[in-house]
Amino acid sequence: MSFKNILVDSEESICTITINRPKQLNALNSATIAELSEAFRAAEKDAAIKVIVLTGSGEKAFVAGADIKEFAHFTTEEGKNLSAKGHQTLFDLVQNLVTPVIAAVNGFALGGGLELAMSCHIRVASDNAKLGLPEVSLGVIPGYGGTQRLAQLVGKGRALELILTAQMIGADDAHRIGLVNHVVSQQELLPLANKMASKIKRNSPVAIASAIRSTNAQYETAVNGFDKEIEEFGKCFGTEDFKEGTTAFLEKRKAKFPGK
Ligand code: DAK
Repeated sequence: MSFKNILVDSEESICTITINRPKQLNALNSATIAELSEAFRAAEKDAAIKVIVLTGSGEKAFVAGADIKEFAHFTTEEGKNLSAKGHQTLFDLVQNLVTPVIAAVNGFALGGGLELAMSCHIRVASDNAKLGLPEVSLGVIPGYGGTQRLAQLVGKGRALELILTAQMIGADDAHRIGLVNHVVSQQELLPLANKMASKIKRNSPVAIASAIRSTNAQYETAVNGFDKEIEEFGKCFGTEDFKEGTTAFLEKRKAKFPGK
């Protein structure tokens, strides 16, 4: 696979996807969204990949938003259609991947950029990161899941404050309200994401997939998250990973999960 706007590098079961438009602060144009979608799908299909790390190129930005040049002239219909398509192609896709995705937020994460980070399963940030949903300052609202995922992560009151003021917050405030899990220096950011990925990759891929589906279920309408958890929990007992995990514990050895 060759890409123009992203870099993909896999090492020791960890796939790092880097959005690579540093001159535009990694703004998401439709070509980049399409490439990201393809790279995420390919990584999920690859059984050798256990964790994905997503970051931005350069020292300034994770992603400074959707590419304003591209959406400035959209009509109502185009906006609606592209929002629905974007949800499917990238943002819901990432949220529902069964390979865990860690967003390493290394600078500005604004608008569509923060929405992308929020679609990931875990977020860590560098201390220069600035996060926000400035859409209402451009006369639109967050269109890639931001009104839903921000409220889920930080609560409705804080989400509405951020959305309605269009204000950016720094990494420490983002940490305080639970928008990112950890804050470190820029040099320490990818090592931290990789360390977390290494811990995750030791665990059962089947149980991890189940845990993601189960946790996500709370946020799906028409699905009771507790029922989903019961169903997914039961399914674990029929897997080879469960057999291996429990056997290894009883035999006092490290588990070697077959991923089935
Ligand atoms: N789009 C396009 N170009 C961008 C960009 C963006 N979002 N953000 C930055 N750039 C470009 C700048 O235009 C500049 O390009 P040149 O002038 O050098 O050619 C270059 O990146 C460097 O930016 P600055 O010179 O502005 O850098 P500063 O350090 O001075 O400022 C900044 C950094 C992040 C504060 C500033 O660049 C900025 O305010 N950027 C815009 C932030 C923003 O408002 N982002 C958009 C949020 S709204 C949709 C669904 C969702 C969305 C849209 C449509 N549909 C379904 C249709 C989502 C919308 C959003 O994301």
